[in-house]
Formats: sequence, C-alpha cells, structure tokens
Amino acid sequence: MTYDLKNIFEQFKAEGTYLTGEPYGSGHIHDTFRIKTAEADRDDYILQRLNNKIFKNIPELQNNIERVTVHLKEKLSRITGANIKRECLALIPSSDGKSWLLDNNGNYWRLYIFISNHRSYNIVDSTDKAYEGGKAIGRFQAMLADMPGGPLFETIPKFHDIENRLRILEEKIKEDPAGRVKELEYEIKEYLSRGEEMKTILRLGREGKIPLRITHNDTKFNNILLDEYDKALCVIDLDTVMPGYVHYDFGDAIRTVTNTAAEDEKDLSKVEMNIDLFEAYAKGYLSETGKTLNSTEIEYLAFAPKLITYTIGVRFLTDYIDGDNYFKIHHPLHNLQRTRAQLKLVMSMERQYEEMKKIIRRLV
Ligand code: ADP
Ligand code: GN1
Ligand code: MG
Repeated sequence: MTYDLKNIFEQFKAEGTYLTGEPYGSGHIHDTFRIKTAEADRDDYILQRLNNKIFKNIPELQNNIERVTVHLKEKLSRITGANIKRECLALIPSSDGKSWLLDNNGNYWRLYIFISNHRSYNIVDSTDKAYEGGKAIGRFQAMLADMPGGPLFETIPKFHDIENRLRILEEKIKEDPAGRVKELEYEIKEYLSRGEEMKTILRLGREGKIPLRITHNDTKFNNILLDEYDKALCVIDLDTVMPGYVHYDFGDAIRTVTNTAAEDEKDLSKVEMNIDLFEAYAKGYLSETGKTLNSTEIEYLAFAPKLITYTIGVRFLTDYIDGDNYFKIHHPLHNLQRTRAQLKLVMSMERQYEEMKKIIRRLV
C-alpha cells in the first residue's frame, strides 16, 4: 500500500518542508514512516498510520498519550539540563488542532518529532545497555506515579490478562480457522500445560497484594531509545500506557533484554536467557523504583519474565492459528517461529528461575 505522505504531513502544523518519507523501524503494529525535512535546522518527524483494527478508539488512545506526554514534560521541565524534545515524545497537532488526523480513506495518522541521534536495539549485547534500559523504565514508572486526572483509558482491554489470552487461544484451537492446529500438537501442549502457574499475578492482584499502577505494557527494548553514548534517552510507543502491574513492564523488558537471539530466531539453539543481562536490568530498574514497590511486588519480579514471555508466546501462537491477523509478518511461518522462540526462552528462564530470585533478593 502506498500513501501520499507529503499530503498527509502537510496537514499537520509541523515546521519544515517535506523532503522524503520512508518506512522506518521494526514495530509490529502501526505503519511508521520517517519524514525528513529539507531544512538542516528543522526537526525530522515520525508519521504513523495507526492500526485502528487493534486500537478501536483512536480519540481515547490519543487522549491518553496527550495526558502522559504533558505530565512527563512537566516533570522534565523541573530537571536541570533535561532535553525535553529528546527525552519525551512530542505530538504535533493537525491543522484542526487535534493530535490525530482522519484522511478521506478512513486512515488515522499522527505525527511526532523524530528523536534525533538516538540508538535503538532489537538485541542487547552489554550489561551497560541493559542497566540503562532498567533505569529508563524505572524512571518512566516513577514519573507517572502521580499523574492527575483519574485512570487512563484501557486502549486494549485485558491486554496482559493471561486468563483472557488463554480463553482466546482455546477458542481459536477449537475453531481452527486456518487449518493449522494439526501441525501444532507440541506447541499447544507445552503452552497449555503452563497455564495455571501463569495466573499467579492475576491472583495476587485479586487478593489485593499487588496494586494496579500506571504501566507502559510494551517495554520491549526497541521501545526504549538510547542516546549517542548508549545512555537512556526516551521511552516511546505509548499506545498501551494504562493501568497494569509492574510485573508486566519488568517481564517484557527482561524478555527482550536478556534474549541472546532475536524474538523470531529460527535456530532455537541460539535462544537463551542471559543472566548477567537480567542482573544489570534489574539493578537499573530497582535503583529507580525499589523504594516504591511493596514486598510482594518485589518477591514476584523474578516470576514476571516467565509470565510475559509466555503471554507473548501465547499471542503469537493464537495469531498463527488464526491465520496471521494481528502481528505484522514478513513470511508465512513468522508467527510460528516467534511462538517457538518464545517457548524456548520460557524454558531457559525456568532453568534459571532460582538464580533470578537470588539476584533480586541480593539487589533490594
Ligand atoms: P509500533 O507500535 O508499530 O511498534 P512504534 O510507536 O514503536 O510503533 O514505532 C515504531 C518504531 O519507530 C520504533 O521502534 C522506533 O524505532 C521508531 N520511532 C517511533 N517514534 C519515534 C520517534 N519519536 N523518534 C524516533 N524514532 C521513533
Ligand atoms: C507489539 O508495537 P510493538 O511492535 O512495539 C505488541 C506487543 C508485543 C510485541 C512483540 C499493541 O509491540 O504487545 O509484545 O509486538 N503491541 C501490541 O514483539 O500488541
Ligand atoms: Mg514499538
């Protein structure tokens, strides 16, 4: 699909003249383009065609992001030396003053300032980067803890609710819409056999032992931008910022930070969890949040990576069974490869679970 990016861009109140627009990044949800401007002293931009099959209420989604970014900017403005334009996403209004645009073909668009000179990684190769990632997410959670205005809108209901995800998986297995279930006996058995254990965090929530806080809910490492010196710069992809348990953010970050291979690695012998990267991330994270977490939240941090890696694996498996309607895929077996790689990573985390628990105990 091609779009008239110049025309769309010109309907936003951006500074600078459109020069080029090219696909950008490796997100699985929206269509993302980098817009370069002709003037050297003007910002570049990120233009996104929003996935409104997944995010069904774009005005509420955008209202969340407006609230979050206004609050973060206010916090940053009180920190000497903070660079607000690079440390926080900045939405550019469209010509009618809204933070999104609906074009004549029913597509929703939004525009952000491009965060200059950032670095983004799909795989983490050093404990320094892992530590910086932990600091970034910890600081993000801490800065949002006192955001006024009541709870954020739930942009995707029951997003990390594993009971909900397992219910959908079981429905799709019965329905078998793409005729793929017969090839998946091993994967289905391995995923379903872990279901009960994975309900632990929901149970602790229901028992009132862990609170809902404002969480990001999509803390994979490429949603954390680092600066040119590989220091934490900005947390992006704010579409799922909403009420959640801290375990969701800790778990998803560990899923991506500690994996020695890509999320969709085909050669499963390469997929392992690296415990040194776990320790470095946890250290950075706890340095920012340790004092605010309650003892149950801390006790279950080591469990979180298993839960979220499992949850994302369940979602890849469900999407594969469903015929690939949710995540962007680049080849027909992509969701299957992702399903298998996440399962391998869960197994690696299971083997190192006691070690993870020891590290958390040592760090607090
Ligand atoms: P998705 O939900 O599809 O993952 P994201 O909002 O994460 O979409 O954007 C996709 C990618 O675009 C990011 O991983 C990042 O590389 C890049 N990106 C997004 N926003 C910005 C920004 N403001 N500045 C620079 N790069 C960005
Ligand atoms: C999607 O948007 P992106 O690509 O950062 C997904 C996450 C998954 C991730 C797996 C809204 O994240 O939940 O963990 O893919 N986002 C949404 O890579 O579903
Ligand atoms: Mg993303």
